[in-house]
Amino acid sequence: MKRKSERVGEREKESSAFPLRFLCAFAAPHAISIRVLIASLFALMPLPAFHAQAPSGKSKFIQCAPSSPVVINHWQGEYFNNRDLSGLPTMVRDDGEGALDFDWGLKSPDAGCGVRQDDFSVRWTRVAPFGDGAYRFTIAADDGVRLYIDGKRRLDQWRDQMASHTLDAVMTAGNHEITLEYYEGAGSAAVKLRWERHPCFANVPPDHWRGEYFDNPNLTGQPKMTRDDGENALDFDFGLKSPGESCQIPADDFSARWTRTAPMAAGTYRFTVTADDGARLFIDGKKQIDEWRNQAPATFVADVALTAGNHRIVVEYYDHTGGAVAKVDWQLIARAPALRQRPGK
Ligand SMILES: [Ca+2]
Ligand SMILES: [Ca+2]
Repeated sequence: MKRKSERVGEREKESSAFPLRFLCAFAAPHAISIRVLIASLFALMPLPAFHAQAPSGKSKFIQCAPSSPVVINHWQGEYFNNRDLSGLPTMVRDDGEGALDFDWGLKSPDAGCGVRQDDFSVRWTRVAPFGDGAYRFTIAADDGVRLYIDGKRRLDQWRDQMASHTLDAVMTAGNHEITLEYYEGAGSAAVKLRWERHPCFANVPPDHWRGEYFDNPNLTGQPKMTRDDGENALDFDFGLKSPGESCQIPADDFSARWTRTAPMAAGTYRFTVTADDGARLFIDGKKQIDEWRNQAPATFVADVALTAGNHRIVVEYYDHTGGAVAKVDWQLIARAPALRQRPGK
């Protein structure tokens, strides 16, 4: 009995160090050692008495906890015997660093640690690395869930349900704190959380074609899809299909804007654009081709003199109905004359 109450006391104190984990989250190399230090200090302090669980479901002690603080890039799962994450958790455990994926059915997450099979709640917290750009978070829940990114509530579905939700979020490169709160009311219990690069919004390097696709023929509003269309000539024949059905781009009456920079030698270039239906070409902000109308595939050219260096190329395009074709290429047709050296210089 003494041994158990010792362990319990240690963990209760350890839990009061958890907020520091968040403060230290972005000083990752130091955070773990600080948490270990705090946990060790608390372990030396006098131990509280052994309490039973209150009828309200608010625990007076942590029945099960890991032997050392959960590392910040793992899910720290705090399990409460009530629906609102109140009081001390009954169980704290390391739920790993992968996607959260629990399906407890009618059972408790851990009956041995005294977690209920109904009327319990869980808070998972971890720090995770992200790249620059859009991500899609996918959550399945039975019952309620809330998702926080860096302490800010981004999704709130705190109700009895069996449902799945998605949240699209633009992330900056670096570490971010992700917190999922969850409760189980009655019946079956399940919760899942994963995220991945947003399937409709790619990060595109500036020397590749950044293809922005719109669900209307006028390039209006925000694009529904942004993708990396490579660094070669554009050569699209979409036929009767959508360029991105899963990103809500229609097969007809859609538009696209391709943007890139390209390094050029000095000279005159012939730009060739083939379109069904309309297209415009801009070089360094200046309109060189403007054939914005419904038409069968037609080819247009523009000869443009360019200085040596990077140039910005933008192609705008729309398809009305029927087939859809967009092709863009260029070739050097005349080198700029080399500068002659003056005699005596
Ligand atoms: Ca349920
Ligand atoms: Ca067409």
